[in-house]
Amino acid sequence: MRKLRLVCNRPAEDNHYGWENEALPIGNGKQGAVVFGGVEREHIQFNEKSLWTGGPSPKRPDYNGGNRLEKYPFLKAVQKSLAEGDSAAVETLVHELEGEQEGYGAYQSFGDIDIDFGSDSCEEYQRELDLENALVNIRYRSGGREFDRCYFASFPDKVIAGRYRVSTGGMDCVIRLRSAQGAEAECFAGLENTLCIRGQLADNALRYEALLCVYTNEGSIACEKTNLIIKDAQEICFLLTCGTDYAASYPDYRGEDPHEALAERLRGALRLGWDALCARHVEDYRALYGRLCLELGQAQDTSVPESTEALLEQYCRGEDTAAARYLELLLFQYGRYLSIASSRAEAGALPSNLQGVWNDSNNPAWGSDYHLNINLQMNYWPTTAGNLLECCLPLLDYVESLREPGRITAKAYLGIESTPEKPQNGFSAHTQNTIFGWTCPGWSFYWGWSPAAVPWILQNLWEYYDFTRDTAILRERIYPLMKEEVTLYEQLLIWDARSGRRVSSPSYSPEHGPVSVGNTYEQSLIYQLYADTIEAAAVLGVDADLAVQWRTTLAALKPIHIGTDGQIKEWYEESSLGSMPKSERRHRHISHLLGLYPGDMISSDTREWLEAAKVSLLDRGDENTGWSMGHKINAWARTGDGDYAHRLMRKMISSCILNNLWDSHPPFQIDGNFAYTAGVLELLLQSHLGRITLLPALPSAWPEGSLYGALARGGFTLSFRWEGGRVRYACVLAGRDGECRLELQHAENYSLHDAASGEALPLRREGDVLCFFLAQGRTAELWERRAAEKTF
Ligand code: FUC
Repeated sequence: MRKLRLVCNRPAEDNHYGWENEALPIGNGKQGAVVFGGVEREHIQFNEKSLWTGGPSPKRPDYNGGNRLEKYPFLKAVQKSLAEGDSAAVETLVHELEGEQEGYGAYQSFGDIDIDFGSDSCEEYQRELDLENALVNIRYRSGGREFDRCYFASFPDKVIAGRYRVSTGGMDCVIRLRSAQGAEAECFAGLENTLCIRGQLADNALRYEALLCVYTNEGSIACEKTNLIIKDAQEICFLLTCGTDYAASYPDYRGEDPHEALAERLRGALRLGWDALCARHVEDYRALYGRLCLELGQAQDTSVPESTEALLEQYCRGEDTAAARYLELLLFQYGRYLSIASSRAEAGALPSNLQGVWNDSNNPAWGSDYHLNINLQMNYWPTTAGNLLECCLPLLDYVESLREPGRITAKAYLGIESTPEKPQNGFSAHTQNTIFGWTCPGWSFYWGWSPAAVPWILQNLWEYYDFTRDTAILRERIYPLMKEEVTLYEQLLIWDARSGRRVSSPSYSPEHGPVSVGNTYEQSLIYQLYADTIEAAAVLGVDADLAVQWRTTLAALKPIHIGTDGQIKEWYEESSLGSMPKSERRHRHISHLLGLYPGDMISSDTREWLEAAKVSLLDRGDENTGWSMGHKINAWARTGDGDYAHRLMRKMISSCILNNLWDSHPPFQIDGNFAYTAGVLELLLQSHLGRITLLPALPSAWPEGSLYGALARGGFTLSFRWEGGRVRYACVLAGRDGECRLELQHAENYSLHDAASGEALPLRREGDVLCFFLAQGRTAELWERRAAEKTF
């Protein structure tokens, strides 16, 4: 199998354009860096996830997550005006339901490493990101000598490491460490050949520190003021570590000064040395990445160009060649790589933000924050089926951390108060969040109001359970969050006599159209929350009495309505497509279709709704921002139309994917990468309808291939191979005892065996669904009768 790697034949331009389009990212969850690869001057820009302005600060003694208190009466007033149809009053009153702006802050750049080698002569330059080992390698020749560089970000040892080698003779260079926050670098007394930057952010006094240690074999190193000067070394290694005194603890969000821990970490990494560090890194990474392998037939062809830029150029010309398959595959696994690099489970972990962990600006777009009206949810779509469940855990930590500040927001804007008697009476958060418990609505109602953001992010957590079937984590961590949110909605939903529904009011569909009552976005997400929570209670055998009441509410939500053009209505008041004021037919959000994806309300089991969803999708059109196209790939996959989804993939790759394969909104926004990866999986394997469907929407451009190690709901791991669009062989590993319901075309043509004993397994067939029991740890093999050959 051809190695999956991003390849560039020149260094990235040493500016913001190069950072965004050409530099290659590495990361270990908390820390991230991009490598420019300049020959004369190497540049590495780096980040740490908790380096944020905003939040509590000596400057803001009254910081409270942006909430304006006592706004609840205005919610009631808006509800009354909506009921009376007084839109002028609604327009005025909704501004009372906005939050503050001061104290929001932004994710920051940490700093840069510059390495001056003094010579730019070079031939046969190649810079690659090896996805299989999470290494950036650079090679070139100069003056008859061979040079190589290697970089990685280690999760086990929490350092970013780089190594420079030359085949013969020595190298001279000067290494500088620059703070993006104004601190001066200095030689660090506690460790040899180490530069340090440390300081406090002017905005919020957050302490930060980075340590950069260098060692060589042969030659000399001197630390002079802010530089490390290296002479005549054949091999140079650096280790960088950085951190802050941030802690995810409400309300101060401060912990220990990072200094001791960073120095200790660096000493530990130095003791290990390059070879051990690198081996530990590769082992750790491969244990996650290597679980899932996708092959798409022709992608193995040797005619595929090496350079990623050339691949993209061919792709944009519309050539449907082996190179196209290779690029589609590369981008798929890149999404998994980026998940591992930007979201690792550990104490104090934060989830991946709008740019994952990478950011070269102190004023990035949208603060590079946590957006909850689609973006953060999207970041975690590929982690379930993509067999990276551990990478979901920072999201769980984060949602838990929204609870306490979110109760202030619930009280301030919704009038729902948690008290010592009712300590978990409901938390609320809206479109945008920070690491400092910023849960208030945005500072404009028209993008900032989105209480259904919480039900939506809880869907991700329910999915985590549904894929793992880990009832312990459901009981202890996920269900309490879901129950608290249902408790909130039990108090928040009001009866709308006009439509005969329980509704959320006001509701606003991201980020267009009118303020109304019970729009499809809100109602669908609340519906899904109730449906999932009722199921969770049943799984855990708890709250049966409450579930009776929840079922009554569920039945009264009635989220989906079909309009006169046969579309799913986005607003209850909508008649034909485009009939609503302030609505945009080509809007990037497809919020009324969340029941199709990522939800499961609209499916082939509800045909009429599914047909209506296609009308709505067609009306919205294809071309849009990166993440919007990524969302639509998944939505079309859910309709079963693999060719439509594949055409969208083509459009997305051709218009939104940069040379380093980052997705562009524009600017760079990582959610599109994750949506793309989720979309590829959704074309090949679905499991949201109580059965596992193999090849539910296979594009005709992918007639043959194999998927090894993908996950399905129910705790099953699936591997299968297809040819001529038909499954030839499949195997299912059960993570838990349970019934497996496996759907594939012409199910009658397949036989099923226990993989270990070879014995036929008892099987019931319901149309194209094969039903069989599988004990934990057992594997069932499925053969197409005509092709009894095994290739895994
Ligand atoms: C949502 C989108 C925008 C952008 C922002 C970060 O609000 O509507 O397009 O992606 O998030």
